[in-house]
Amino acid sequence: CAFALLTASVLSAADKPLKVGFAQTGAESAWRTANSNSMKNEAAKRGIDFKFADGQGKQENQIRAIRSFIAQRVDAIVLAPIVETGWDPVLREAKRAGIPVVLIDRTIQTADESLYACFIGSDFYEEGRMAADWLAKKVNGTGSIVELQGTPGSAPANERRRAFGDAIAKYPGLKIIDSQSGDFRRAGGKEVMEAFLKKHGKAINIVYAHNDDMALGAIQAIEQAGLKPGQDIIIVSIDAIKEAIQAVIDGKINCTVECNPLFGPKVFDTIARMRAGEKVERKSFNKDELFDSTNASAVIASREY
Ligand code: GZL
Repeated sequence: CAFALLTASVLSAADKPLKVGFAQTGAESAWRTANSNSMKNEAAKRGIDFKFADGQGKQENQIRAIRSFIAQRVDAIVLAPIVETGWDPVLREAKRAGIPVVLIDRTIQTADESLYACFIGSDFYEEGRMAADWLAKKVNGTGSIVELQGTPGSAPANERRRAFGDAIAKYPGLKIIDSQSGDFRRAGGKEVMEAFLKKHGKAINIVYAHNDDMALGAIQAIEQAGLKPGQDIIIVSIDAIKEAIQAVIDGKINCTVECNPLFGPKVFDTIARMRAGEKVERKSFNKDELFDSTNASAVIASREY
């Protein structure tokens, strides 16, 4: 009878669906929605018991979700950390529970690299550098820039700001005259751009937006001020959501650097490899390309987000 019980328990363990908890930042942008959908759709396709927690833009909600996943004894935890710091205590709890954590999208700062298994996402520094290099050529290294920053303390905001600043340092004629966070939100981009236009008026030649949602919000403010986005004010942005690529075609955004959110398949492949005992890459970067008037029309139909 003991043998039958043992067999039953082994069989049930083998055919129980994989249980994965995902602590998402929130729903602040079209990029985020596409990222969440990629994870949800892929989990459904693979028959994974997927527990999705929307952090609603607050780190404490993500931490609470991770604690709940630990209590539910999930097989793996996926985290898109809204900010870079403050994760060690809860990641130590996951480690003590023997549950691997996969970081996606954004990185964290920690002294203990053993607190997460791997990172899958984009190279934000490279994205900021690509945007700056494209801009410098477009404006011959001269112009006054206003910067719409992403969520304060987040890896993309920190890295895109640092990279852009490093790249334009080569051009003494390119200056950031103002910089403020719009929190990656469309409304935030509009409000901050309205304030910049009031403060600086026609002194503004260029907008550098850390994501397309803020760039699209800024376009509303620029048009309401009677100016032509993409002509009176050059706009460079990051994400390459479909709406932004259409804005490139319409001549309202001059360039958007891709930050691909559709990495659900890669995340679940990585978890499967880890569970099969394979050694996975510590950091795996998605491929990102740049879209401007030379290639936007050719790609718009095939864009998935
Ligand atoms: C980038 C991601 C950023 C996007 C924004 O990987 O973290 O957060 O650029 C999103 O659109 O809100």
